[in-house]
Amino acid sequence: MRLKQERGLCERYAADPEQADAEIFGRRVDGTRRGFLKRSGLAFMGALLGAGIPFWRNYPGGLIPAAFAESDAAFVIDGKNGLRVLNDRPLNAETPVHFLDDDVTPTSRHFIRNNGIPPAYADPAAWRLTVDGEVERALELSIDDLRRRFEVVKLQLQLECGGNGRAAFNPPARGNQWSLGAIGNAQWTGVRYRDVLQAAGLKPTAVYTGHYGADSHLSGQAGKLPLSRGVPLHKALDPHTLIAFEMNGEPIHQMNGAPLRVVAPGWPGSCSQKWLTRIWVRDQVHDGAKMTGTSYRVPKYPVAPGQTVPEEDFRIIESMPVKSIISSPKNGILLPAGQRNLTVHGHAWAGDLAVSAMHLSIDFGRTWLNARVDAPPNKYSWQAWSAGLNFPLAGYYEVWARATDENGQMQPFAIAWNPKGYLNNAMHRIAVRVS
Ligand SMILES: Nc1nc2c(c(=O)[nH]1)N[C@H]1C(S)=C(S)[C@@H](COP(=O)(O)O)O[C@H]1N2
Ligand SMILES: [Mo]
Repeated sequence: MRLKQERGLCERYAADPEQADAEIFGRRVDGTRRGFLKRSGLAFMGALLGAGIPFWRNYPGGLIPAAFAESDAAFVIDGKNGLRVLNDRPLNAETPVHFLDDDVTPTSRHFIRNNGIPPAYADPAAWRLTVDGEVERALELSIDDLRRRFEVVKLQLQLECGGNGRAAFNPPARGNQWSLGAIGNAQWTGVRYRDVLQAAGLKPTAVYTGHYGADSHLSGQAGKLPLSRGVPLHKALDPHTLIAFEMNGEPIHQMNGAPLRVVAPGWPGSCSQKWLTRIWVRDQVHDGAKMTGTSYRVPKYPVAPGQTVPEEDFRIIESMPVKSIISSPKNGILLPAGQRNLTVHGHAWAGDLAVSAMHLSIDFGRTWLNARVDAPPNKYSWQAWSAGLNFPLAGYYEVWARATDENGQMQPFAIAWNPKGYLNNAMHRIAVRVS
């Protein structure tokens, strides 16, 4: 079910490895050298294809050769470290959950979700953002204009893909099979989206925004966009919604939207347009690519797994639900003989809301203990939590982690199944064996 009709990695590398590498991965952040696949990786791919893959015509498009997993010449994305690559075209990579232990997610550990082909590296000095539509005066702004005209703010902001957790859907849902790692909490520097809208002057007819980026559609068809989503005006006016030009104090990584992007925290990541070129202020709900149909939408009512739902019964996803991860220890840990105590920690977040409590169970949900939950450094940052556990006997345990938001909503045991595989906020569980 992950098979894609697109031209596969092997096929394209067989034809022209350098060209394939450039097509798939674009330019390096510094813009000088092509290719995100490290030299050794390229050589490895060459050797692999040199040895010959008799059945390469059957090779599914989005799949990374399994041999890479066994090799040091692994599939490496420049500037990213240890991410699990789900697809090569478009490039999608998630962070193994035990690499999400930092309070501020390093750029090297921040997931990548592309719907299309990223633009080639562009000179940030030449970048322009257009703001038009239902405004008193259309604006054309350079990144320098943004820095000079508006207050520059730094915020730690959670960004989670609406499809994070889709891999656990049964029946499966089509799309990237994210496990838990399509979430990050980087520090973003930029200006408030609100301030830019106010400089343009909103007309009374303004109700929604439409975002445009410089990436191109997989089909290569001119004028066809991979993604153009937006947010209702109240979200654009939230002081935590940014037009960002730095990620963790540096220019944004090419794969995370350099040199300019929206960060609309707490909402599906797709609201946070990368490679931002235009904000079109609309007098209606934006109807760009992946705003309509069933994209980034869920049924308005609970449905049974596998149920067919008419399109008019879907609603646009806004704030993401409460969720948490156990980032340490790693799933499957074995405590040495004599050790009965274990500190566990992780992060929790809840869309537009704060996390008010975090509970852990080591007896499959019969009893729960309270974990410590830190206040966020700013609204819309995820929150660190930690707890000390004690295991009474040797044997197999699971640690279950459950966050509660400030409205009293908790993470469920099971997935609230929906046709497109969104919003899986089921509790994270890890296995612990005690010797
Ligand atoms: N221009 C553009 N912006 C985009 C996307 C895209 O494909 N093109 N993907 C969106 C989706 S679905 C997500 S989850 C986030 C992911 O941001 P990241 O790649 O920086 O983690 O970017 C969003 N912004
Ligand atoms: Mo996403």
